[in-house]
Amino acid sequence: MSPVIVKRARTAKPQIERPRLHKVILINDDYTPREFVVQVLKAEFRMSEDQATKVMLTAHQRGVCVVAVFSRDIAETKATRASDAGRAKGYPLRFTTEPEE
Ligand code: NFA
Repeated sequence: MSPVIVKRARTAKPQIERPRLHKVILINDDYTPREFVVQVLKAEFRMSEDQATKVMLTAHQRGVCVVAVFSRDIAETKATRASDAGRAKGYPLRFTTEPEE
């Protein structure tokens, strides 16, 4: 039986780009209680009390704080869920997303 010869393609490898990660950003406001922000961060982003308190305080002092990075889909879902948790209580708490450079 004659051997099958498999030729390697000589074309250049297509350069596959990794999908960009997206940041979830916590935005400060004047109305949402600090303790509630901490609760949401713990529940939605699985943070410890300590981590959540640091993120909350950074947003409180600087206006915004990056909470975490995820694939775009997960980032958007978490930002929406966390913002909805605030709205359900009548708070203006807001999380947004933004692609990493
Ligand atoms: N600035 C809010 C307050 O003083 C707390 C807060 C922190 C709200 C971070 C939203 C984001 N009660």
